[in-house]
Amino acid sequence: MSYPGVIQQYRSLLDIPPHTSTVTLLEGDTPLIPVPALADKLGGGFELLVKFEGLNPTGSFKDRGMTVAISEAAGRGVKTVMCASTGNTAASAAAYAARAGMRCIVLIPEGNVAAGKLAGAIAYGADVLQIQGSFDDALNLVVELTEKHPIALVNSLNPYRLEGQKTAAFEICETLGSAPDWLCLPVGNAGNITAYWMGFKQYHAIKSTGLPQILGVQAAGSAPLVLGHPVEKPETIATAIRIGKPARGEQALQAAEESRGRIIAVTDDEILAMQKMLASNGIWVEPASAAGLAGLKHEIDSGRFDPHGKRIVGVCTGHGLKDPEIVTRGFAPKTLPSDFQAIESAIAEME
Ligand code: AN7
Repeated sequence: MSYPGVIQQYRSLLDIPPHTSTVTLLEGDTPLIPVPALADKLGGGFELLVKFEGLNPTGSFKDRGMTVAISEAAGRGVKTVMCASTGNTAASAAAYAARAGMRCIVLIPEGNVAAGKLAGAIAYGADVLQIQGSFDDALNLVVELTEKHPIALVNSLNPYRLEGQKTAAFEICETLGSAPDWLCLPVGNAGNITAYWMGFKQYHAIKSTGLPQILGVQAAGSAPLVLGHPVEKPETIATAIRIGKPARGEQALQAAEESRGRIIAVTDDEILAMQKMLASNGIWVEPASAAGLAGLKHEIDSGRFDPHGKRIVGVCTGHGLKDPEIVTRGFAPKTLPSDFQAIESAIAEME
């Protein structure tokens, strides 16, 4: 039988109500790609794999949770859903709502949503509103609006989002036969780290697959969980994780502590450097998605982490196509006449 999407694949392991009426784009089942050359670049002596979540139907991990949130809402006749978003949640909600025949309203922070995400939300037919404020302001507004109106909230405050997102942990355990030693991932609103930890614990309870230590990574300009207090004006080029007050911050800290892992911050330069390193391994991810592995490199380089003999998984949460401007800004291809000789010498010059 062909792969049916995360709900049908894992239904017995998901805490979802009987009224759930499946709306799927066959999300999940993403590849776990070995990157031995990258492991060598980070010092070698360990196994490194990338869970490439950018290969989900709308280009990010959000689809795993969105299929469940929308399916639950569809099953109780919801007509309209709403989310605040730094972009990926918006595109995902828009796609699944469209498939379910629902209206989708998204609230985004003005000027800080990458082109591919905004385009997705528009293409899938969402009503897009941008606010003169941050993601955190947008989320507060969505919580208030969905309490007052018959609109379902589909941010990761919605517990069904986490039910879907935890399936990535199941997949990793199945592919490897056990949990990895370490899992590295970016942290924004902290839904994903919370969901992974739930998933690993649940799978271990059933199949004794062991538990990973978790390295959660924030951007230095948006690192409330590292600083220990909310960040009023979060900043980072990794706009996906430009979040100053994570809704599931407490649970993220708990996941890090319980797993004997930690949450750290990396600079935008470290994020962009890792984005390039991944691309040189054929894996192009958006900046935020490189943060997890940038964090791994940071810890290895600073001597705080000995990877020797370990099996490490880096979660790359969104596709590079989401944010093309990050790589094309400042780049103007050399323009030449359509002439053999001109091209030949230009090629020689570029070598
Ligand atoms: C590529 O879309 O918050 O810690 O509104 O898009 O679960 O929030 C996106 C988050 C990591 C962080 N990588 O995950 C949104 C949004 C990418 C992301 C995160 C996001 P969480």
